[in-house]
Amino acid sequence: MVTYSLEGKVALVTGAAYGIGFAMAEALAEAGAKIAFNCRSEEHLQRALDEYRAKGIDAKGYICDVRDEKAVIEMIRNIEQELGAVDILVNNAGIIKRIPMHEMSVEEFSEVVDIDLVAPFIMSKAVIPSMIERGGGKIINICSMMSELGRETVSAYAAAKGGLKMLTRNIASEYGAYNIQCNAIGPGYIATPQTAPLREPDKDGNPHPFDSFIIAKTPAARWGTPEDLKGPILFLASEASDFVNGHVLYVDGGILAYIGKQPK
Ligand code: NAP
Ligand code: GCO
Repeated sequence: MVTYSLEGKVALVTGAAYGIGFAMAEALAEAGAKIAFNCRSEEHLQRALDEYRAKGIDAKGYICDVRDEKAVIEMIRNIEQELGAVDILVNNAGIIKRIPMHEMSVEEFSEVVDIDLVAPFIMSKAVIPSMIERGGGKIINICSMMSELGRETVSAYAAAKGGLKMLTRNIASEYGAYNIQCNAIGPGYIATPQTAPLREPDKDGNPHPFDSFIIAKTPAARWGTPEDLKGPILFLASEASDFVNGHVLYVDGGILAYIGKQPK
């Protein structure tokens, strides 16, 4: 029988202090995994540890900027000492900057690419040797609809998430023979702090135009929630997906399948 149990596994979810990462870490913990997570802010870390504890999850949290390879290697070493070697890596930490490309500085573009694309390379490189030694592992990258589509003001983010889709496929190609499966989740529009500026009504309570736009573009006619990602991450982290490799699983309510509501 296919099992979704993660008993005895160690899962590291980057950027899981809140938002999508927190919900995915919760799902992995509910399946029995031991949870490690990281973020940059001590305040976010402490608040997250309290929230995990309130849910009965004994998560281990680390302050680590995923762009800093030395700090990443030290964090992985600490996780190995405290919990054991990483069996499941979820490259979730990410940022977005919404700036018209011709107004974006090189530094702003590079910051997004460093966190959203270079860091998943750094994180994956840090855990793959141990996964090879131990007979396999799971790497799940968190892509985006912007791995497939562009839109105004998100050039750096789309370039990074498009690259992350191909990094996913390349890790799958290079390490599949070691029983390492590398896949991705491509969330649609999810209600988290990252998308709050696109959803909040104006001071008179009128809906944000982008909110109305997304509702019309989504067959499910709603924003996703972090909880919508719990089943997909459990599938890709468990043995149920042992023959799935290099795949991007879009969890978008159908946006990518839909041309958009026809005019009345
Ligand atoms: P979020 O609410 O902004 O949370 C981002 C998390 O990443 C926070 O815990 C943040 O903590 C951490 N983080 C950011 N930069 C970091 C760094 N350099 N090092 C370590 N941690 C870092 O974002 P979200 O909406 O949950 O999104 C999570 C992932 O899903 C991102 O990769 C995002 O691109 C992707 N995604 C989101 C949506 C959506 O609609 N929300 C859709 C598709 C894909 P600190 O600030 O404390 O570091
Ligand atoms: C935006 C949004 C999107 C979502 C997500 C969609 O500004 O268009 O932030 O990029 O975050 O990535 O899949």
